[in-house]
Amino acid sequence: MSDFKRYTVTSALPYANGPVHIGHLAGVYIPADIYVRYLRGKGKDVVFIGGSDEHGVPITIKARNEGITPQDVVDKYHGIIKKSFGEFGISFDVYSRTTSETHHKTASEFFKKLHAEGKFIEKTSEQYYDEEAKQFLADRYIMGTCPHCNNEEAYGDQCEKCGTSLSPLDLINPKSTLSGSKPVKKETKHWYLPLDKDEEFLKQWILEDHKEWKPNVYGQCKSWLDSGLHPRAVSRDLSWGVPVPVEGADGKVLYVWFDAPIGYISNTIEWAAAKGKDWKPYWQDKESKLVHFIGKDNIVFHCIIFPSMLKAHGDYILPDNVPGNEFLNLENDKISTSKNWAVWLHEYLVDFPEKQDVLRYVLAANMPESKDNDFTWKDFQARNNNELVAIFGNFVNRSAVLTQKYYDGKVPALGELSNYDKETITELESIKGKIEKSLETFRFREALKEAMALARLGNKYLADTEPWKVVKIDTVRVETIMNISLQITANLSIAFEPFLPFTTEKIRTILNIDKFNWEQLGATDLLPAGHVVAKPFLLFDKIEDAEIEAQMNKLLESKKLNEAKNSVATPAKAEMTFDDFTKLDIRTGTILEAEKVPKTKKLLKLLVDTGIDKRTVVSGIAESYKAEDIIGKKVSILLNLAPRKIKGIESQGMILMAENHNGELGFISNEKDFNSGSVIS
Ligand code: B3M
Ligand code: ZN
Repeated sequence: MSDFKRYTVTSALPYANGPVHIGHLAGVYIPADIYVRYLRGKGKDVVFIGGSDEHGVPITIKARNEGITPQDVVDKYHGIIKKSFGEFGISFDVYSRTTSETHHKTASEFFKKLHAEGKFIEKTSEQYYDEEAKQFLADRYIMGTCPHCNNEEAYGDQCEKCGTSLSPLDLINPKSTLSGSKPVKKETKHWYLPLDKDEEFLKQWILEDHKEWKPNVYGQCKSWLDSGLHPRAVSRDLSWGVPVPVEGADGKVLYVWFDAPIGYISNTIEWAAAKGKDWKPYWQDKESKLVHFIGKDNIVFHCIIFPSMLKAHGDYILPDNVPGNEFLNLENDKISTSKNWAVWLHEYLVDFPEKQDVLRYVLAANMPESKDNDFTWKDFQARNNNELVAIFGNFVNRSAVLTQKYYDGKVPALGELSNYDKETITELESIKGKIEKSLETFRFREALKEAMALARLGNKYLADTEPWKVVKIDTVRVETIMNISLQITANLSIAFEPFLPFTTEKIRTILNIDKFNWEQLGATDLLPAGHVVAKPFLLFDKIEDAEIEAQMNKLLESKKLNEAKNSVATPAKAEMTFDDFTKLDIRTGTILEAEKVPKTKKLLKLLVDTGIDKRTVVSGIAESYKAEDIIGKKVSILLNLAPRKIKGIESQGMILMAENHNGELGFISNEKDFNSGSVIS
């Protein structure tokens, strides 16, 4: 390990607008915690920074929906999140929040310095303004009709129906969600960070100088850099956030992604003040190693934007590594807060009290390091029962129980070593190097496997040497076997300290020892002969099928509830006259050709025989039908709809579809299979 004088380790600041779930833990906080516990074990000077991200539009929306203030929202969730992290042993040196005074001051000063040194571009642009609410509208506060799929409830940043990302100015019939009124375009000034000017620097720094970054992180950076960087606004017209600290910026705050990463610095300042330390070396000394643990959706902010901010400021070091993880799924489905498809940390501990380490183990073993990964309750049960209970727990328990039984709890002396003993000890000695190598390259699953190899080694050693049989014929030999077993047990308390801190604490209680440091891992003299160990108790218990079924049922309930929510009948539309209806020219048609519209998820371009002509229709059905499967299909088509351009293609008419509550689409076809052009009325 290239040696650094000190380590500054950060983990993404979760938005304080909801509790945390297993996805957060597996993606960010467990890897970060494993890493810092390892560094501390090695006696390194390390600070582990956490905190809540308490600004941003989603928090203001949640507050509006619940009729409370944004401060109420963040107060509530900051408390819940902080408690969960504490309960799972995430060993932050500080867990603060971006609404703190220190943070507001730090972020303001950061902005002011860049502003004073002319590091920003000031630009005026037109944005939507709500004249009733008297404020500019964040993208999410504007809804309207999607120009691509006609969804009337598209947001200003994205249409959730067809998945296209939008700008508010794209929406047809935009409406403010604050007042319901039609917003007007109004000029507004913002400050931009000219990322484009750092393009060459970033290319060199990441693509050339940091080829060792994880492939998923490196790859995302490369694709951003290859497609070219543009100036990025660092302020917003909003009242919730850190006010832009310059003249003439009333009603403007720093963009949440400008202030949040500065939160790492603010929280370090708070920590240092409380400890009577100087915070600066942790952020400004070249001999400090800065590491950001994050999820994949945060890569660009930590690898491109924040480094560009730090460089513009000039006093700071840049991250040495940004080990970003992919996402964890749950039972083969994306974890979703709004669908309650998640395992919430605070609920887990109610159902599995004191089993923090079981979850830590399973999440570390399934960590989505290089690709998305899946958590299943069956795997959770299997890993607990077959690995933690049957191997790790079984070995420690046997060693401790036999020591009580044969020696009244006193560690026996080591005698002459057999070849098998020597092989076992060589194996024991090799584990430290293997775990270190994996941890230092952020391969946590592999590191955990190596640690588990030590438990397997011990378990196999006892099973092979069978002291319970040998005791009848050669008691001296048994002393050696038990000594070695106890030394391996003591080594487990070191090897697992980064991964399962609650368990290693229990091992120390059983062995009646204090904490060892990491460098002692591999030693065979951790427990001197004659040392008295305590009465054993089980490290892990079996998890029964019924407990797993209960969890599956809980998830099933969420699924049902969601389906019920989605299946609520669409409200009836207003009455119309018969004349209105007869205006519609609907006919049977036949699909002649179909192809996917490039760069869209949902759109197919169809050529339809309408009986009177052949025309092109763009239809949002690609998630329900494959192009090649629908050639020759009889459909119903509305002919006299004014042509519209969709993704640059003129669509002449509309195919009628039925849609179920899952958003699945089906053609409306004529039972008697009439020729194209038959009139539908
Ligand atoms: N709050 C996004 C997230 O929770 C954001 C991270 C900030 S890290 C400075 O995914
Ligand atoms: Zn759309």
